[in-house]
Amino acid sequence: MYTVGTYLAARLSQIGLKHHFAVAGDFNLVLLDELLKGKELEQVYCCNELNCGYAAEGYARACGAAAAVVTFSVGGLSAMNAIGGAYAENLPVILVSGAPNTNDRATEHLIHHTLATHDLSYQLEIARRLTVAAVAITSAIDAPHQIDHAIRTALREKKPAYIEIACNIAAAPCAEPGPISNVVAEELSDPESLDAAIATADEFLRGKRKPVLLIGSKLRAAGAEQQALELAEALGCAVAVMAAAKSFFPEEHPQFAGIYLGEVSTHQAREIIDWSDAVLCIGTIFNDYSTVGWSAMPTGSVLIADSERVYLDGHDFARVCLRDFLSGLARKTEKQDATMVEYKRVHSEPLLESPATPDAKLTRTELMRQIQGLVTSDCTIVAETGDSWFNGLRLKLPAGARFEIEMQWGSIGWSVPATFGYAVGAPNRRIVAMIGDGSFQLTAQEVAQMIRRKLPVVIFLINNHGYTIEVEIHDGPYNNIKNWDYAGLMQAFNAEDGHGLGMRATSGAELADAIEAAVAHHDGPTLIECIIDRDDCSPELISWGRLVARANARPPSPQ
Ligand code: DPX
Ligand code: MG
Repeated sequence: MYTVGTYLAARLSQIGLKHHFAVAGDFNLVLLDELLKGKELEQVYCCNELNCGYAAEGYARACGAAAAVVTFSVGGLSAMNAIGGAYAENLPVILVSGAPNTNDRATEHLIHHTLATHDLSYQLEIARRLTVAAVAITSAIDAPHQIDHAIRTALREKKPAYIEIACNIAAAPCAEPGPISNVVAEELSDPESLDAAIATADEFLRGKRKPVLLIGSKLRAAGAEQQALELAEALGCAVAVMAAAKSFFPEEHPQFAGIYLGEVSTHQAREIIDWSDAVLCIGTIFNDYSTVGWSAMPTGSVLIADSERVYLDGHDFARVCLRDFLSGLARKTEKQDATMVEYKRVHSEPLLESPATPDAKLTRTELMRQIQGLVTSDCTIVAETGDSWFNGLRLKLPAGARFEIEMQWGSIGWSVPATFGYAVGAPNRRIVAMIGDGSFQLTAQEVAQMIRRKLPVVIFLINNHGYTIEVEIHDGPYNNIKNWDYAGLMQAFNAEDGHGLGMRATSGAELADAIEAAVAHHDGPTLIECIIDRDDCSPELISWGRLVARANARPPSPQ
C-alpha cells in the first residue's frame, strides 16, 4: 500500500535519483520517515536549508535532476535562494516542504514557524514565482496527480518545481504509481515547425560565407551536446563557447576556438566571432556579465536556437527541440569552414607558465599552474563566483573533464554545498573546487557533510583577504572581511570521528606538498588554504570589472 510519502519516493527513484537531500523539522518528520521507506533512495543530510537547496542543485548538475526536503517557512524560505539559482541555471530541482496540519487551516489557530498570521499560503505563493510548477498537497486523493504534474513539468522545462505536503497527509494512504512514462516522456518537436526551421536555417547559412557556432549554457539542459558536435562537424566551422558553457563542447576538438567573453575571451574566440558573417547562437544567454557590461554581443546576422525555439531573420519557430534542430540541420547543411581556416591563421597557443621558484611567495599564476596538473579526464572543476571564475575559465580541459560554474545566478557560497551534492551524485569523479575566502564564509559548514560521507573532494580555498571581484568593480571598506583560520577549520569539523585534511600553502613548494597529500587522501575532503596577495587577481578580472562597473554606473536614461 502506498502513502503520499512513499508515492513521492517511488517517483523520485523512477526518474533516476538515488539520493535526496534533507534537513529535518517537525513539519516534515513523518514525510522523511516515509521517504526512508524507499530503499533505493538514500537520505542525505545538510547543515541548513540554503545548503540543502544548493546540494540538490549540484546533484542535478551531475545526475540531471534532484530533490531537497525541508520544513515549512523557516526552512523553505532559506531554500528559495537555491531554487532561484536552479531556475536561472536550468536545473530541475524538486523542492519538497512539509507544511502545517490541514486542520489548522481556515481556523483561528496560529502556527509556529509562520508569520503569526492566519495566512499559510505565502510560501506557495513565493514558490510559484521561482518554479515552473508549485503544488500544495492537502488531500491524499489528489497527491499522485499533483506530484506527477510537478515532477513532469520540472523535467520537461529543466527548471525547479515545488511540492508542499501537509504534515498529516504525508503518511496518508494514496493510489499506487502508474507507468512513469507519463512523467518522463519527452516533449516532441512539432514536425512542420521543425522542418520549416531547418529549411530556413539552411537557406540562411547558404547565404553566408563565414558562419561560426557559439555554444551557450542552455545546451546541456536541452540534452543536445552531441547534436551540437554533429552540426559543428558537418559545417567544419570554428566553435566558440560562452563562459557559462565551458566543457559543453570538447576543448580538445580541433574546431574549438576558445571562450567568448568579449575583451577577456580565451584563445582567439573574439576575433573569430567578430570576423564571422553569421553567428549560430545555440542555447546562449546574453546578460550584462556574459557580454562584459554590454560591450560584446554578436550583432548583425545571428540565428538563435534555444531549447524549444529557433528564430532568425524575421522568422520564429516554436516547439522545435534543440536536439532535433541541430541534428536535422547537420544532415542538410554543407561544409562552411571559412572561420576554421581563418582561426588556424590567427590562433596562437597560450604560453605555458613556467614553475615559480619553490620558496617564493605563492601567486595566483603558480596556484593555477599547479591546479592545471590535477585536471584529468575524470575531473570536474567547480568554480565559485569571484576571481575563481576567470582563473577556472583559463584551465585546459582534456576530453571528459567537466566544468561547473553558476554564472547566471552568481550567488556566492553556492559552490561549497553544490560541490557536496555533485560529489554525492558523481562518486567516481575527481572533484576539485576553487572557492574564494569571502564566498566560503557563507556556506562553509557543508564541508562537514563531505567529511561525514568521506568524500575525497579537493578544495582550493583562495585566501586573498576579501571580496576581490568587488574591489575591481567598486572598492570600499565593505570589501574587507574578517580573516579565518580556514585550514584549521577542518579539525573543528572533524571532531572525534572525521578524516578531513586541512593544509595551508604560502609558497609553491608548500602547495605542491599539499596537493600530493590531497591526491593520496581518500577518506575525506582536503582543504588547501592558498594565501595570495589581496591585489593578485587575474588581468581578465580587472578588464571585465572595469566594463561591468561602467555598465552599472550608466545614469538613468531621460524619459
Ligand atoms: C561578492 C563577491 O573572496 O572571491 O576572488 O576574492 O572575489 P574573490 P571571494 O569569494 O569574494 C566574493 C566577492 C561579495 N558578490 O568578491 S563576487 C556580491 C554577492 C553575491 N552573492 C551573494 N551576496 C553578495 N554575488 C549571495
Ligand atoms: Mg577573496
